[in-house]
Amino acid sequence: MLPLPLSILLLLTQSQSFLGEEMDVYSEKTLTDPCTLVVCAPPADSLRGHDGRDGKEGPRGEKGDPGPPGMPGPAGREGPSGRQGSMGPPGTPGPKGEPGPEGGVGAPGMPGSPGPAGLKGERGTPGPVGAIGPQGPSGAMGPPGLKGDRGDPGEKGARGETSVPEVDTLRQRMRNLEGEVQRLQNIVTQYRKAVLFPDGVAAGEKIFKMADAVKSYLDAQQICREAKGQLASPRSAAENEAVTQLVRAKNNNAYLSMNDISTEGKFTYPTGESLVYSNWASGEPNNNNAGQPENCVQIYPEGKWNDVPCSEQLLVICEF
Ligand code: GN1
Ligand code: CA
Ligand code: CA
Repeated sequence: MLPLPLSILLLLTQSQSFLGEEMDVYSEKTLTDPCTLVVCAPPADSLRGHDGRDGKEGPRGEKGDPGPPGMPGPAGREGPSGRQGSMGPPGTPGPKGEPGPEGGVGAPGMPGSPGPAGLKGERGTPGPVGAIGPQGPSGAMGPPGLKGDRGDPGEKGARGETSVPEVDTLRQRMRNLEGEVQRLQNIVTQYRKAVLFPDGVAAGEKIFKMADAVKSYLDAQQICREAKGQLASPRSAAENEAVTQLVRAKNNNAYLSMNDISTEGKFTYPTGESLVYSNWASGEPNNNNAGQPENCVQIYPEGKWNDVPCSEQLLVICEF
């Protein structure tokens, strides 16, 4: 709004016609309501009055509707650190790691425990007789031995035997040895069965085995020697029968160990010992083969003996 002096000046100078027209209109209207916003139309032929003062400020309007939400403001400054939270749940296991480096050589192990006691050795030969020395002092009494077996009842009225510690100790040692003997017998039985299979026969403590070869006497001797045995040397009917079993099974003749190479007509074992047993076929030994000497011995499948040239190719049976 213009200040009052300017408003007056404006009204007076700018538009005489405009104001005149307006005033005319207003004057017509002011017959019933002569005052309006700007000026009261003066009655015709009257002097223009002063403009009125501005009215008082109107009453405060009603509170407007809330405006639309404003744009988010800029981010505030970082607040202080919060308290440490509680521990979370365990995480999932990680991937398997790479194999570690190869370890170095470990420290040497502890020495092993001693092995079981060995078998008792053979009794040594008696030493030379020494001079009788002076009698030594009596030794301290040993600990009491195990309680002995109950003794046999004594005769009526006789006094029973008392237990002697040394005897009890010997009894216990004997029981131990009996057990050991039994164990060794079982082992021998086991080995015997294995050795005799196949082509083996036992006679007493002697074992005959067929070498499954056909050789001259010297070659046959060599085979048995290399096996730590010797050619079959039956020294009894039982041993001869054992050898016969093997020969019969092959249905061929076999060498025996004896010969009369050293002295014609005098058969001996290879050691030179004279025969302790023989089973010559009828008419043998005759040292008769087309002019060749017959200085070796063969055994037929029926068990009889015959002297033959040592060049004959015969079965080889060794004895152990
Ligand atoms: C004869 O029969 P035969 O072949 O088994 C001979 C033996 C000789 C042998 C020589 C009864 O035995 O004395 O050593 O030939 N038997 C008889 O090969 O004369
Ligand atoms: Ca001869
Ligand atoms: Ca002969």
